[in-house]
Amino acid sequence: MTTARRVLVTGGAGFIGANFVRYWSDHYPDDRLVVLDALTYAGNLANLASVSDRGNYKFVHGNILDEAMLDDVMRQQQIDTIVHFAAESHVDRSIHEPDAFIQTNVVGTNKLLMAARRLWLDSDAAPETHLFHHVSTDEVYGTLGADDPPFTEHTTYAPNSPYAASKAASDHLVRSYHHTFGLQVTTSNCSNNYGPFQFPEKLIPLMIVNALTGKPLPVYGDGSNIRDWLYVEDHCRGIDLVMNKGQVGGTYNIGGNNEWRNIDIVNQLCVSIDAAFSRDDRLAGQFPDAPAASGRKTESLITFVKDRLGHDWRYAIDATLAQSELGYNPKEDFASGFQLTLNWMLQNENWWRAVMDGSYRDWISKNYSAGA
Ligand code: NAD
Ligand code: TDX
Repeated sequence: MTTARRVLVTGGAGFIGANFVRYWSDHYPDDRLVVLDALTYAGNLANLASVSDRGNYKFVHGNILDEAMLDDVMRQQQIDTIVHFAAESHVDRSIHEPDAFIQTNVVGTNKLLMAARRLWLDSDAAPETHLFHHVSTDEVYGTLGADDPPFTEHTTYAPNSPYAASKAASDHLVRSYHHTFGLQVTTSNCSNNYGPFQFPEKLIPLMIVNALTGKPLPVYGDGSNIRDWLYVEDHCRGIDLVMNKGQVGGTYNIGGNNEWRNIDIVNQLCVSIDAAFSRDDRLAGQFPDAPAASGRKTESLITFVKDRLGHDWRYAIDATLAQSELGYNPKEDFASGFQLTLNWMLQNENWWRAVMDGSYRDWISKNYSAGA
């Protein structure tokens, strides 16, 4: 793709979406960027502050379930590219309240596909070229045993949580719009991300916030579950490669080749926080409730708690296809990516304090009507 695109990013105020918007803005400054986000609990306009005064950028507060709004935005903004991040994304929430996952991840994805089809395939206003990129997860493949090979693009889908099942359904819908209607689509299935702006309900930011505020570090079960961790910017580069070089209709696994047991991640995080406090005396004043502020070890906060229902034991991605066909390779290893993330959390206390006390919602409720 060489000419400037008009890109709709759904879910762009969330963790990966916001990192992607910043990445895309840096790499493709001529492209028009339209972020569409319902600003659920996971959406935060502060995540987009660095791009908000960019020319050629627009934020739309809207829900992908709203067909009329989707048609208006697609037409008025002459969208030719969609990057679809919008989703309910937290497995624990899907266990307690699955319905929102079906609504947004399944019904919402279908609404977006229908809007794309209406403009791109069935109207006089169709752009010359178009692309719908769908952002999905490795969780659609289910769980692995210790000796199983990592997931490839040919691994049978076997989703185990309502979240994973809803993402699997959305993957199938995207595939079907290509096969049945000829919509130009690509899909990426990525492993666990971490990095700046991740909502502190997910393992790594939750553990960092709790360690800095002296709260327990809740490890589910015995902590032996394994995830394949990827720094968020590497995911964004992977999506870029899939969109620009991937086969239309194709799916690509993106991963970090970086498997860790949860308990090892938490232990590593404790050691890194202790080291940061010993390097920098000011941290003890900034975070007086952290054990490290009074010379105690952060690991003293580790608490084993009741396991997640249906907890998948191991995820691991085989990214050979993306490597060989697209030249994809992660740039950050876990040590460098984790240090970047910890430094960001130490330097952005205001961001996570506002998220934890809910005050990040005040601006939204003052400026936007409820329920959009
Ligand atoms: P997130 O929960 O941080 O952000 C989701 C965003 O979508 C929020 O801004 C939210 O307001 C918005 N949203 C939710 N429902 C919406 C709706 N109905 N209409 C419009 N906007 C809506 O999620 P994330 O971690 O950034 O994940 C983004 C995407 O990447 C998801 O599709 C997820 O399945 C996928 N993914 C995430 C990971 C990960 O480790 N976080 C890994 C692989 C794939
Ligand atoms: O407090 C915790 N304690 C704990 O032991 C939390 C929040 C998690 N865990 C465990 C559960 C998992 O084994 O840590 C692991 C990671 O948990 P999450 O951060 O909730 O991620 P996970 O369930 O693996 O799903 C994530 O990766 C794939 C994202 O949330 C999904 O959106 C993505 O698709």
